[in-house]
Amino acid sequence: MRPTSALLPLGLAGSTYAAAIKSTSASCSDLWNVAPKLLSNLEVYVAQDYAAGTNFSTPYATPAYPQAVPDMPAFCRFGAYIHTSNSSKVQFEVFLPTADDWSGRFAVVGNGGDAGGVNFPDMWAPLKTYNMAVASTDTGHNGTSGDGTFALNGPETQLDFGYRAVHLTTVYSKAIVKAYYGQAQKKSYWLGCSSGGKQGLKETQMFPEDFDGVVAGAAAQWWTHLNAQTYRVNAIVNNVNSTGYLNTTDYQLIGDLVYKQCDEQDGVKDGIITNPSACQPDLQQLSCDSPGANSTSCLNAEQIVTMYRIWSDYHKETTGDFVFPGFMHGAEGLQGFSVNGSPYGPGPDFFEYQVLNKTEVGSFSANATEMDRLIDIADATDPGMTNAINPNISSFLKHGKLLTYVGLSDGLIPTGSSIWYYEQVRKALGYPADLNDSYRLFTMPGMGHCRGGPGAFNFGGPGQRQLSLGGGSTSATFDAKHDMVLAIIDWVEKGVAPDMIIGAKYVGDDMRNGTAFERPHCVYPKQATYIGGDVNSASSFRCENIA
Ligand SMILES: [Ca+2]
Repeated sequence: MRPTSALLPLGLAGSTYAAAIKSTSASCSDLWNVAPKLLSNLEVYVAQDYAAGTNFSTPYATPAYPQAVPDMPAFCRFGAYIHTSNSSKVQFEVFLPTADDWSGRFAVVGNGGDAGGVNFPDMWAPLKTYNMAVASTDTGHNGTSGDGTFALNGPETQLDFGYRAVHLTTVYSKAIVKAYYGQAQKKSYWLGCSSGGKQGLKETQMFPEDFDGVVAGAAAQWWTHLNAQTYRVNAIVNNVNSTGYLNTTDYQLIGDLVYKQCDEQDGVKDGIITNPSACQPDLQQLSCDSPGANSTSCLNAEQIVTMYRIWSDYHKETTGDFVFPGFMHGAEGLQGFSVNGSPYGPGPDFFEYQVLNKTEVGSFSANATEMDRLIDIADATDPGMTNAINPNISSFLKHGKLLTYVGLSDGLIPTGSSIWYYEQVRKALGYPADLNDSYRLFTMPGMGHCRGGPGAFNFGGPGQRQLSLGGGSTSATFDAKHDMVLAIIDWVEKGVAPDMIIGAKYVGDDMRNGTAFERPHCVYPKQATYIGGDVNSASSFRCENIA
């Protein structure tokens, strides 16, 4: 348990402080009546205390996040809608630890894909592990992460998804925090990955005062181009009807060869490719035309071309302009590699309902030339203001800390997207020598999209799960060297910047089985370099600039 008074000014510690809280704070049920007086366009639906040990579930959960959440601490639950226009509303909830448990910190957790739903499962760790008051929003609609039909005929709902739901949830939740505890939070944190990473970056760009610390993983920030990449790489490059189509078995074959050729380039044969850019796979020996080819497990010439195109950057067919990075070498051989010929919903749905503005449910289809045209429209109109690519985040960086991270084997959003944004910021701010003081990108070898993969992907990132559920993403050691949330807290509150985050790989990816190995994750462009000793120990690696 963290010390609960760590953030209190010394003069306010003890009984005087407790009395001060009591005189101005509201009980949980009081919030029913108090909140609407503080906040406009608010429709409260719950303000209720829960006992410690609750297995939390609610009819207000949507199909995006339907899971019950076990092992809750005692908390006050506040839930409401914000009516954002005549045709739209945003659901949000705030979970508030008891005044005795509260660390004085406030967090908002992000969503995934197109998900419309309060992310109850991800609210657990901030509340239970870090003693934070924590909020989440449905982003303005009810739907699963792969369903973009929410945008159909809904310009206001698109704006909610693009930025408004998160911002208003943050502002409203802070008012609830203040009403409940009788004082404002001392520091505010954003914790999100994927769409949650995009949401965090959008906040730094549009509302730099909302947060003091932002953790943004595998960010889907380049929404217009990412959706084009998702569609193009599946429907055009790896088209199921083409002779060059690659299925899961083909990827396994390719992945095995890639790892055979590149795993040991980093000095350790461990199923992790530390520097995928240095890996230049040669697929010719998989060709059915090569001497000694295995006729039951070989690739035709078109299939080999498909794989190289998936690895390559996406350039416009008509102009050659850069659109999006390709996938990293090594991602294709891992579970979760998404290029199966069936584009993840947010890609095609974005173009169908937000770029083409189709008014009925349909099936998006376009060739490469048409995609060029649609990308231009998407960039010009930025539907829902969803893009989160403004590189001028100096207002945020003046006071806040931005910690981003990405798996080098991300199989859903090509890793280079996170690097691209980091470089855009550097360029826009004039390559400041002190950028590292407030913005760091960690690149994590062998990690897939937000988590998973052969790498050491457990480091206290967003989306931590209870031990009874395997403890996924939970750090092996609860300190700022191993735990990303503690790292951002130290950075924001003590000015101690993280030079590395030590991640753990659990045996069978279950924390209860113990740790298989630990690895440092380094600040881009540094990378963990083996210096000798036990390969399972983080101390056998050092963060160094790679060639
Ligand atoms: Ca290796």
